[in-house]
Amino acid sequence: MTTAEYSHALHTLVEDLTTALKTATSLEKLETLRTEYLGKKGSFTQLGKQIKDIAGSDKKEAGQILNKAKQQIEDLLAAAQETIATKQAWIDLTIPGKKPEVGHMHPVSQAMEEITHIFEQIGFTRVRYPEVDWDWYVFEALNMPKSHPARDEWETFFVDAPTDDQKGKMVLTTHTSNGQVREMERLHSKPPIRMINIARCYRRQQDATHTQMFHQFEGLVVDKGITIQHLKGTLDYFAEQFYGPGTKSRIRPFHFQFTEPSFEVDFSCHICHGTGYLDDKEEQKCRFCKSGWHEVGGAGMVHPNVLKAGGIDPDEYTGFAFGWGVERTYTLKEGLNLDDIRLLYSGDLRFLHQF
Ligand code: FA5
Repeated sequence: MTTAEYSHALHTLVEDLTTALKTATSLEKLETLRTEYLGKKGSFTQLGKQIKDIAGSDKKEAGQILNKAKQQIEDLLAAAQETIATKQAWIDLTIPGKKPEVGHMHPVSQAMEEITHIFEQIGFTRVRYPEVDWDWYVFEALNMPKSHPARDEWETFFVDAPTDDQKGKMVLTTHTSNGQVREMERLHSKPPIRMINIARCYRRQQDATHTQMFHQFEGLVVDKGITIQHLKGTLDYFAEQFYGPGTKSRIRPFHFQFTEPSFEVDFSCHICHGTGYLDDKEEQKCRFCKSGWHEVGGAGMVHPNVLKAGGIDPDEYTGFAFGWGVERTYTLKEGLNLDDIRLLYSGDLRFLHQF
C-alpha cells in the first residue's frame, strides 16, 4: 500500500464518521460509534494495523497521517458528545406532558345506558330488534292495514328488496313499536312481558328537532290486570329518575292506531318547574318550554288487535306501551339547552368534548 492510498482510506473513514454523527442523537448511539471506530476491532484500529504494509521510507509520514486522523476522530466524537449533552440538559422536565386524547361514549349512547338502567331497576328487560324490518311488524301487525292513511304520518324509507308474501315490503323501521309483536313472539305469546326496546329509527325528516336517523325507546308491559295507572306510575318513576326529584309526567288524549286509548306524554320543565313562568308573579314567561311542559312521545293501552297479532288473548290480558325519542328526551335534561338535535350527529369534537 502506498502512503497516498493509506491517506485516502483514513480520509474516507473520517468522512464516514462525520456523516454517521449527524444522526446520532443519543449518548448510547455515540458510544456504539466510538466502539465501531476506535474499539479493538474497530475500523480505525484495523486501518492502523495496516501501517506495517507501507514501505519503510514512507512509514514515518504514514504514521503522522494516522495520528492526525485519530485526533480528528476523537475531536469529532467529543464535539458530538458535548452537543448531545447540552441538548439533553435543556429538556425541561417540569413542562406538562401532552396527554393522549381519551374518547368517551357518545352522549346519546350515554343516555341509552342510563335509560336502560332506570327500566331494569323495575324489572324491564332490554331487547333489540331489527332496524330493517318487514312492513308487517312496523305497520300491519300494529293495526295499520295496507293503504291506511295513518301510515302517512311515518315518513317511511322503503328498502329495495324482495317482498315477502306474508310480511310484505322491507322498510327502515320508523319507530321501535316494531318490537311489540316481535317481543310477544319471542315469549311465545305468554305474558308477563316487560320489555324496553331501544333502537335506531329512520324517517324522511330533517330540521332542528328531527333527524333522518334517530333513536327511540319503547316500553311494553302485558299482563293480567294492567291499567292506565300502571302506565302513569311508570311515567312518573322515569321522570323522577331521569330528570331529577320533583319532575312530573302528564298524559294528554291523542290517537295512535296501535293503542286505545292513546296519549301524548309530557314531562314538567325543569327551568320553571311546570309553571310556565320564571317568577312568582307570573310576569316572565319561561322560554325553554311551552307553558311548563315538554312533549317527549306517545303512549297508550295496547290495542286488542295488536295483542291478537302477537297471539295473546285480549280478553285475558291487557298492556300498556310507550315510545319516546332518545335525543328529544335527553336534550331536555337540565343544563343541556340544546336547540338543534342535528348537532348530536355533526361529529364536531368541540361539541362532543362537553359530555
Ligand atoms: C311513535 O313513533 C309511536 N310509535 C310512539 C308510541 C309507542 C305510541 C307506543 C304509543 C305506544 P311519534 O311519531 O310521535 O310516535 O314519535 C315519538 C317520538 O319520537 C317523538 O315525540 C320524538 O321525540 C321522536 N321522534 C320522532 N321522529 C323523530 C325524528 N325525525 N327525529 C328525532 N326524533 C324523532
